[in-house]
Amino acid sequence: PRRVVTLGETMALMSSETEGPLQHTRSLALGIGGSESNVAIALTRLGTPVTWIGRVGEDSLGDLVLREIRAEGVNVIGIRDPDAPTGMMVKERRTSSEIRVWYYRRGNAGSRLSPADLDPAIIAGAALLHVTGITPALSPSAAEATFEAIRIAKEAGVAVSFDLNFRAKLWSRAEAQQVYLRILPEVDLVFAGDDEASIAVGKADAPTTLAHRLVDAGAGQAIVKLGELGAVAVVEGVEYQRDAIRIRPTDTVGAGDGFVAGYLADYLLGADVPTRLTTAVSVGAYACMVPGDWEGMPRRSEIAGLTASEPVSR
Ligand code: KDG
Repeated sequence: PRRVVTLGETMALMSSETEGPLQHTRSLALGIGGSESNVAIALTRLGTPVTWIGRVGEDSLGDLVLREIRAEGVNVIGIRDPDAPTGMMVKERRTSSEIRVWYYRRGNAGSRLSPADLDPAIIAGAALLHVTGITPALSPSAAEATFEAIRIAKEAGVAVSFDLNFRAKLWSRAEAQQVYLRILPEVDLVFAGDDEASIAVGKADAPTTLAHRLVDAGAGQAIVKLGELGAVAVVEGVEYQRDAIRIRPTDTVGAGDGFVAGYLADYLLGADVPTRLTTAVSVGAYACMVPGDWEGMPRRSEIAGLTASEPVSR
């Protein structure tokens, strides 16, 4: 399969392994997280080669970020920034059912991504470029890098995939909407949660209405993620619906990234839309059943096991 290129910020991620307020949490586990590298890792495990582009500091946490993504077999273009530290994110397990995410990233290396960090030949040679709405929320230069990557891809006839990925701690809904409406006409595929879609195209009762509106706003095809309710898609004017796989979630952060990777992997293989959606909800389910944003992403051979009733495989 041909290569996917993605770009974004990946942070050091400190997460509590026990439940309760952070003020009573005595130790945090150190790892990494970033939506686009989560997608990159999931795609790689599904057999799709990926290049990830991002900026980290010249610090030990930057070493950690680059090492972890590389260790997953992703081709990493990691720019080291001597003037800013690697960003951080803390995950608080407030209760067994509520996770809170705190960012320590503004002005840090990942946010300083700029158009000059992009190698046009790498993007132009890809099968698909995947970007998210997190990157344009980070800084003006990161927004420009996103727009420039899309421009290069479009000019070279490379498919573009966009996950709205709204992060309320990074910008307002009004700011996000402006950028979403600028990007939507440029993309072949758009992924959005139902609330994210309503930021872009207004609230609607039916998720399929949101998907149609995303297409009307210029996207080639639209996939609306509904969490435990599954997903809907509008592709070439046809509506599709897919139920979620019933699981008991332990950590839903990263599920949307797994969903996107599952859909894209099968899209690139030329699979039909129902097959893509089945893979998408399966990978999303796997991501939910393991603590950590990306650690639980499955290999292709594991996906079939999800619906098997036997809990032990030997
Ligand atoms: O989609 C999961 C991501 O949100 C998480 O891994 C961290 O990229 C991240 C962010 O900005 O929240």
